[in-house]
Amino acid sequence: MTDCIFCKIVRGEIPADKVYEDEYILIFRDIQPAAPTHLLCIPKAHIASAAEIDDGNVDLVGRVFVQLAVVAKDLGLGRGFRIVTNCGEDGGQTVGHLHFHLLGGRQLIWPPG
Ligand code: DGP
Repeated sequence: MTDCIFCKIVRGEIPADKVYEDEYILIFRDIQPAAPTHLLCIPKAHIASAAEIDDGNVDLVGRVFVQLAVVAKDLGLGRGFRIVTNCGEDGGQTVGHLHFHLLGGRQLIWPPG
């Protein structure tokens, strides 16, 4: 999508601190980290939010979780981590391209605000 920030990162039009990339997904560091490790994992294809996950793109979402587990291990998050996706206005979503936050490196509080 032309004016989507994360699509621009996928196309290389905006720089990002990339941690992992393949044909389907991209993992990069969040510009406003909320934990010592704070990554974002996105499908390269534009999907607006978790509300648009369906049978046609569920494989992409599976790839997200597989690769986040690999990256979490590689980054030494053996004590644990959190994967979260904010969906829509009430969910606190600010970028309209499906993304999964991976947070770790400190004790995380639950429930979040
Ligand atoms: P959310 O509020 O769940 O939609 O999370 C969006 C996240 O995206 C937020 O933590 C900040 C991050 N973010 C926004 N713009 C950029 C950017 O241009 N680069 C990077 N690396 N992260 C961004």
